[in-house]
Amino acid sequence: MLQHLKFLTAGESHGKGLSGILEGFPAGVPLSESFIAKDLARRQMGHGRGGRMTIEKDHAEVLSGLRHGYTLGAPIALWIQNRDWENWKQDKMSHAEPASPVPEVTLPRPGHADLAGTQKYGFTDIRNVLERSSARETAMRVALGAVCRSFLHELGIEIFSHVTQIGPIKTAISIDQMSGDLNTLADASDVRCLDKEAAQKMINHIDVTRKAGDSIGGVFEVLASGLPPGLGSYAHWDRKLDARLAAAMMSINAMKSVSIGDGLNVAEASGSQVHDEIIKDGDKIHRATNHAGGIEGGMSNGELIQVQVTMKPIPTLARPLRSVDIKTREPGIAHKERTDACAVPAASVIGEAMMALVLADAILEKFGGDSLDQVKAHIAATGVK
Ligand code: EPS
Repeated sequence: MLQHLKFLTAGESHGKGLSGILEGFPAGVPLSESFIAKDLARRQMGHGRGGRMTIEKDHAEVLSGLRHGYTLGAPIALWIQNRDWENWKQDKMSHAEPASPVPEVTLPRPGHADLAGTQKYGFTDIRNVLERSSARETAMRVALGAVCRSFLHELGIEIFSHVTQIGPIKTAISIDQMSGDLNTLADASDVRCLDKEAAQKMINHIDVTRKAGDSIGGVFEVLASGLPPGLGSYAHWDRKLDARLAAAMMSINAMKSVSIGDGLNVAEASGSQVHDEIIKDGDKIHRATNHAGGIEGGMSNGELIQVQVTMKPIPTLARPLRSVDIKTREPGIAHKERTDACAVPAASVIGEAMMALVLADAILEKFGGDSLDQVKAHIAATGVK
C-alpha cells in the first residue's frame, strides 16, 4: 500500500540475520546507527518476553545510503545479525545439508502459520515455515521505521505508542490526561502502560499466565502528532490513509484488529456524539474534539492520529493444544519451543515503526522532493491553515 517508498525485509528467526532495504527515501536526513539502536532496544523490552531476548542485542548496521551522518537519497540497506545463529548454524539452520539428519517439526501449533504454511509450500518440516513467519522479522521493520522517524522528526512529526490492555486488564488513563513525551513515560513501564496501577495488574496477569503455561494478548495505541492535513486521499480506495495504516498494522505478526479514533464505539453512538465540531482558533480552523482519530475521508485532518491495534495471544504454548502430526497423521499435542508469554509491549514499538513508514510515504507522496530541504520547502509552500 506504499505509494512512494519501497521496503523489503529478508531473514529467518534463527538464520544468520535480517536484511532490509528502504528505497525512495530522501537525501539530507540525519541518521546514525545509534539513533536506530534506540528503537531496536525499545522493541526488546517488556515484561513477558522469553529467553531469546537475553541472547539478542539488536543492532542495525548501515550498509549503504548514508554518508557523513546524512542520507544520500540512495537505497538504504541495513543488516541485523542474529546472535542465536551461532547456536543453530551447525545443524538446525545450516545452509548446506547437515552432516546428520535434524529432527523435523511435524506437529503444527494452532494459531500459528505452521499448518497452512506447510500445506501451501508442500513442506514436511514445519521449521521451513516457522523460521520466516516468526516475529523476529519485525526487528528489521523497527530499524527501517526508525529511519523514517528521523525524517518525520525533522518535519515536526512525532510518533508515540502505549499499551492500553493486556488480557482483561485495561488502562484507566487516557492520553488527554498526560503531558510530556509519551514514549519516555511508556518506556518507563515494564508493560509500556501509562497507568501505573493497571501496569502492575498487567504484570501480575502475565506472570500468572506464564506459570499456567499459557500466553496472553492485548491492545496498544499508536499516535502521531504534528501532521499536516491532507495526507492520503478520498479519491481512490488504495490512497486512503486509514486503509494504508490498517493494512500496515494488520501486517504485524499476531494482530487481529485495527480501529481508528473512537473505533468500535462509533457503532453505539449517534452522529452528534461521534463527529468533531469545526472551530476557529485565531486564523486556524480545527476540531473541538478528536473522535475521528485524526483521519476523515481517508485523509489526515491535522489532529492527532490515533490507531488502536489488538494482538492475539502468541500461539506457542508451554502447555500446548491438540494437534495432528502432518507426517504420520496421528493425533498429538502441538510443537513446543522457547517462547514469549506476552509480546504486546514490543508490538507497540513495531506499530510505531509501521506508522512511521506509512506516514513518511504519505508525506513524500503529497509533497515530493528528493532532499529533506526540498520536502520542507514544498510543505511551507502549500501553507494549509
Ligand atoms: C518467536 C519466538 C521467540 C521470540 C521471537 C518470535 O523466539 P525463539 O524461538 O528464538 O525463542 O523471541 O521473537 C524474536 C526473536 C524477536 O526478536 O522478537 C516466534 O516464534 O514468532
